[in-house]
Amino acid sequence: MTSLIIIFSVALLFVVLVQIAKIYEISEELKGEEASEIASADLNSKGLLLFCVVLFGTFIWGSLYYANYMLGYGPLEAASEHGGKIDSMFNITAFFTIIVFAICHLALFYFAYKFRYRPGRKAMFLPHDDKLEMIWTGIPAFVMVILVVKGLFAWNEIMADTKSGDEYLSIEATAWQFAWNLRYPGKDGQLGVKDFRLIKPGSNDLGQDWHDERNLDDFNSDELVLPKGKKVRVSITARDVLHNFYLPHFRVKMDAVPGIPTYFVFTPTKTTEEFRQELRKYKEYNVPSDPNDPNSEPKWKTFNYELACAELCGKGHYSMRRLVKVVSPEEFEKWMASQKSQYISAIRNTDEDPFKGKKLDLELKSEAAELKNALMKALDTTNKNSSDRVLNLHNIYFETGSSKLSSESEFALSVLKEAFEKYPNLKVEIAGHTDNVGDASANLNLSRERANSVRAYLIEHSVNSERMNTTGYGMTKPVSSNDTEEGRSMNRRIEFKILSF
Ligand SMILES: [Cu+2]
Repeated sequence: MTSLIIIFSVALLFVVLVQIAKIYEISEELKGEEASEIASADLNSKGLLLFCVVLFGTFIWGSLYYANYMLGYGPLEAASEHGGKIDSMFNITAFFTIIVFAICHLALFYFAYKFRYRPGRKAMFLPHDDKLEMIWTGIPAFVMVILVVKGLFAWNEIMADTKSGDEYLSIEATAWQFAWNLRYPGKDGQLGVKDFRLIKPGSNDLGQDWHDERNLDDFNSDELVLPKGKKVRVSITARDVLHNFYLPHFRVKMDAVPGIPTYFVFTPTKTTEEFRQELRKYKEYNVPSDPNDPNSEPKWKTFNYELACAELCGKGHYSMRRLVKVVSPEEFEKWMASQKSQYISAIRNTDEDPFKGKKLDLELKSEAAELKNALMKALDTTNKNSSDRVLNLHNIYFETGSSKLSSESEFALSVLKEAFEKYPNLKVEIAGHTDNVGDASANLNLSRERANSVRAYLIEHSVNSERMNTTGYGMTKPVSSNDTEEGRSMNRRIEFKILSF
């Protein structure tokens, strides 16, 4: 209904305009043709002059009024190392084009006024002029060459890929309708391989190949978190249509093309907090962030860098916005350490896990780190809690039914060795325990032998034998129920009791 009324109104307006024009024509005929042409030329040429004033007035006013909202000006200076170069190139280009724009338009409107119709005045016919041709071909060509050559140098510098031996953080951004997957390499610093045939929505959006151990610690993040001052290489790709990885504040923009990985290397130079403090100095950013709530936080405080898809990729295009956080390298390390890998959270010990039931180096290392923490706590003289002095070494493993240490124990044993080196007076008792499967006296023997194995290992690694007593308790001191496999595995253990240090 509304659109029908609009169409009807437009049609009516058109009829009215035609009628007015007709009346005007008839009245002009009455006045005489010559006089009417002069009047019309006057009116038009003065109108064009006015238009010229309004055009330049709004151009200058707009540029000044919005200066602090425009990238590259006021507080919105680039937050990356290369960004300043792009901004200066933009400014140089703008400088030359604005000169040409101003000269052309001032001349255009002025000439329209100066040479407006007058009776008896005739235009001069100028078929060709070599000098003029030289000037208006030569000058633009010269300026273009400067801009293009400067641009090429900047392009080669900005788009240079990382070289071997460079230290950088590798991130992968994969786009699809309508989301980003931001993958970080985890502790090993390397992204694992992927294959589109392995894609499983939800558990494996990228098609990571879990046989590749580099994949096991890769994690995904909803936000793009970056360390200040560290080189970042983002490899960019898409799963369906063309998208674009755009970080406006860092002057980073690159197409995400299905099937052809692209990349961008850049170094963030300002943390989010530092950027906010810059904004704070400008009145434009001291207004309430929510225009409907005068008590809301000021705009500078709620500012966040953002990642946008800069390609109109479909209906939900707008929802591809992601927050970007730049933090100090220390905060970044902390954040990295707190992330859980996709493999651990969705794949580990499921049917898709090629390492199902096996211990991973990654897990052994983190268990060893836990053991180290517990050990340090026990050896802390301010810690009066004597129960902390007995450590459960559940991460020392033996071959089934035997006292032979399995290679997986290496990580935990080296933690013990380190403790003996660090605390020269450390004396301990090593005790073996088993579950209740099998014969009690056999279990007692096994527990003793296992404790002795640990001692033998440490002696072999230059720990004095007098610093360690061993004993075995067999199945007499369970810490958990022997009715479940999980409980039994907790009962099979070595304990490390600190006697003195
Ligand atoms: Cu997109």
